[in-house]
Amino acid sequence: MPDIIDDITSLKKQKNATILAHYYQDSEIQELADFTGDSLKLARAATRVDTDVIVFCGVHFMAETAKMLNPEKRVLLPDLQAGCSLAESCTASELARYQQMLREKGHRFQTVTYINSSAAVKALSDWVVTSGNAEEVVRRIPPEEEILFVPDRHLGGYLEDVTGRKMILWDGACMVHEIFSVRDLLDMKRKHPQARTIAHPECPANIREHSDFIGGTEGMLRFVGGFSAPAEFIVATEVNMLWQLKSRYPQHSYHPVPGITCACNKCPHMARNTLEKLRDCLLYERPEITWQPEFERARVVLQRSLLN
Ligand code: CIZ
Repeated sequence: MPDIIDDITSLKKQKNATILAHYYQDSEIQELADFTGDSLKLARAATRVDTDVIVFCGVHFMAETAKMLNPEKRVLLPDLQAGCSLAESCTASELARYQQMLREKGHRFQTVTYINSSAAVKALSDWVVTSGNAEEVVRRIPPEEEILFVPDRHLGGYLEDVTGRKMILWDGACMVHEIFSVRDLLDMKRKHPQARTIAHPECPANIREHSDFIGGTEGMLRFVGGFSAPAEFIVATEVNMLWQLKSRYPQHSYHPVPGITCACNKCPHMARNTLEKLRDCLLYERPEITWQPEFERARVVLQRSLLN
């Protein structure tokens, strides 16, 4: 293990690269990264990087976002197959057909798209949001306009709850957040009666309704950071987030909510990035995210939504 870490550290210098890692990456990758964050924080960090190369340890749509915001940089992703069940649930051709159908029926709407989507879908959108800024963007849309929210029906449902705004919801879901076991969560709450439950808004309503705090990963860090005395937290999000929570706030204890069929809920796409693939991608400078025609329009939407 130490050899590969030394290799990555020296290749990073040699190739003038910055490593960005999402909180859902394995701990050894987060430990090595120059910046860790959610997709909003990483997208913003990517625009301030002064190296020629960005290695994005996350999933494909995140690396694409970094490239769109930094066309002049080389953006590498350790495994090009690191996808996202949400992004796959809404293709650009399906979305274009649905928007057309709504327009023909006389709907006047804006399309608000969760960042977990392809560049081609972002290019068909009015706004791109993350779990960190979705509520603010939805609140800014004039009430006379309808909102088509894609692709996460659970995040959409959560936004309807907090803003009181009814939206047209796409029928997508995150394979990690959708399968938390409510029965296990209730058992854990009985076993740890003092613990506060924190859940990601990608979780279904039956998990959210038993939670004390609902927020994206940055929101969770802020919430937990507000407790100085040792406390207990039951956490319903991708299990690698617990490493980030423990390293920032080691005085607390954390219990991951199991999935319906697994003891802890890990994103199989994020897990495709390994230390070996990170080393090889620095060494061979590939796989690389290359500029695609749809990036042009998606970039305008991203800049308007995330950087202002
Ligand atoms: O916005 C992100 O990075 C995702 C997908 C989840 C979160 O809350 O960090």
